[in-house]
Amino acid sequence: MSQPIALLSVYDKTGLIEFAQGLHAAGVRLLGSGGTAKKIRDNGIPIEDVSDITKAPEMLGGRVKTLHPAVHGGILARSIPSDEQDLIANSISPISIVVCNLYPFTSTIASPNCTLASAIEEIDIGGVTLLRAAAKNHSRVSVLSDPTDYSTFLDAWTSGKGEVSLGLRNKLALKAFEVTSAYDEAISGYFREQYASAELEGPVDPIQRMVLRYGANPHQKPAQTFVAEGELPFKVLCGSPGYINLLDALNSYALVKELQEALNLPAAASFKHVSPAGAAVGLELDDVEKQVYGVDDLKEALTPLACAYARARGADRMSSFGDFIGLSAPCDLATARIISREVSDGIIAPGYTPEALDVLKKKKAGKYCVLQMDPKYTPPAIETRQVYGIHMQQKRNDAKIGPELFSNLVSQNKELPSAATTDLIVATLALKYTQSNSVAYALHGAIIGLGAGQQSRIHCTRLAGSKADIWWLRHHPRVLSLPFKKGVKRAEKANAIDLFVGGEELEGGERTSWELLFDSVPAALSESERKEWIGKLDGVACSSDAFFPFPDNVHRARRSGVKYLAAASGSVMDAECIKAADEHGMVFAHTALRLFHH
Ligand code: 93A
Repeated sequence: MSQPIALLSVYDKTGLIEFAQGLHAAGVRLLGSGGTAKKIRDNGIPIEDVSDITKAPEMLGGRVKTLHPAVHGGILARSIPSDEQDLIANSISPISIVVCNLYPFTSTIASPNCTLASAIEEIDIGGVTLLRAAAKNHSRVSVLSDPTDYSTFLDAWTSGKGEVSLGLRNKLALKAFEVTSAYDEAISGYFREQYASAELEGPVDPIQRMVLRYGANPHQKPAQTFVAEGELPFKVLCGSPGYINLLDALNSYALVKELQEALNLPAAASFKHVSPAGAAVGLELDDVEKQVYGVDDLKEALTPLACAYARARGADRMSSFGDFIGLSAPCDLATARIISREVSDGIIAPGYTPEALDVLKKKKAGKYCVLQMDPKYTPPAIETRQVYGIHMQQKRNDAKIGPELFSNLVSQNKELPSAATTDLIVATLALKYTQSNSVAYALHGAIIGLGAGQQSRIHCTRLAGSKADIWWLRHHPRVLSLPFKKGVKRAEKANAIDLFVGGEELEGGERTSWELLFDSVPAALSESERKEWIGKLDGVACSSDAFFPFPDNVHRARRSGVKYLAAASGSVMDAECIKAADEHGMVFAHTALRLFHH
């Protein structure tokens, strides 16, 4: 058997001499690139220069050192007759061990004095090629990309008499590819920072990346959005999206797209802090609903899409203040008119009629964020994020939410009308895109109360229930006829109504400014008025993003008119929860589908 060859080319020369000494003692022939060979030779260990086998000098100031068929042929040749013949025909010796670590790109760019030119000079080409070639051919070649592996490898090599296990070679190959992948990511990240200039903010053409004003907070700069391949699936038609805008936009678009697919009706969502404040499909509004949602005075006839947004926006007007809107269908003029009167941060939709776009572009002194989503876009099956420097991957939550999800009715009452199924679909789909834990109440194709991001389920159920109560109290005849003074603004009215139905006693300046909004000061709703009115709320659907751990959730839901319940099974208290549902004559569907979202 011919003498095994190791090629050494390292920037970080930690442990190099001991390792080279060990390899030499084990009978390995050493080859090295310029500085590496010199250091080893200076320590009295025999080593040849790479240029001796390539018969080509290092050139271009070191840019070309090991990039040569004599090197890569020697690394990439398999133990098969045709490759062995190729090596003989070209007088190339097979290389068994590659020892390489790369130019320090990351620490170079971290230095405050780093220029673009000096960063580029630190992009290692030959070393990456050595690592990739050796890792590719790990069925024969061992690749050492990390000095901490030298001694383990040397022990294995000596005890195996020049052979190491495939298991060790596999691990070393994986490590080498992780090194090159992190290295390339650092380079592409740096180039993105350098070349995605601020003037590129909000271009209309589809592009691969976009600079964002800042991240979650103003001090989190730089910030950007990008796709690894192809183009971003949305265009910016107006304004300049921020980081949280995009989180809202992409989650809300996914939600409305799935709502439309599930129910064949246009859908809208009103997002705040990456959870829906409201979401709805375009069921027609009756006159009371028009008044409650503040669209009774709209000149344009309400289209189904406008109905969807009126419901989504109107459910929890406090939470929707400054929302990011998602629409499943092209935005029409009626929808744009509703939006134009509300305080909102931006919108994403698959298109805009020219009149609608004109209206939206005038919002926020021309800075309203208008995104156009490519409706044909399909997200990749695997999603990746990074937290505290650590990457995590998972299969995207592609669970389909349709009527069949609610077919396992575990309560005595098994009458689930189709309108209730629609509401369960709306509630459940909303939870799929709500920060967990979450519970949602829905009626007439719209969320009417949603509890998001609570650590305890009962808190979600209570929060959603209290929101549904407030929503319902806004329908009270005394609220509909509140004697507002002329000229009181829409937002002021919404706040005043919220305070009125919220039931807290106002004092001092807050009370005075509230009273000033009315021609005559209305008496507060009494406890019995509230109780009586809330008792009239019925037929509400309620969904939970995971099982109910205790029956208190079921009892609380009932107090806000819930008749139809959906939750995953799996709690030790399942039987107790079903018993509670039966006590109230509710219809309870076990879904077998957990929908946590973070
Ligand atoms: O400039 S390079 O990309 N061109 C090459 O052909 C090449 N081959 C190895 N840099 C190259 N290397 C790198 O040189 C290695 O990755 C290692 O970091 C460094 C070792 O250089 P020296 O042996 O001269 O100290």
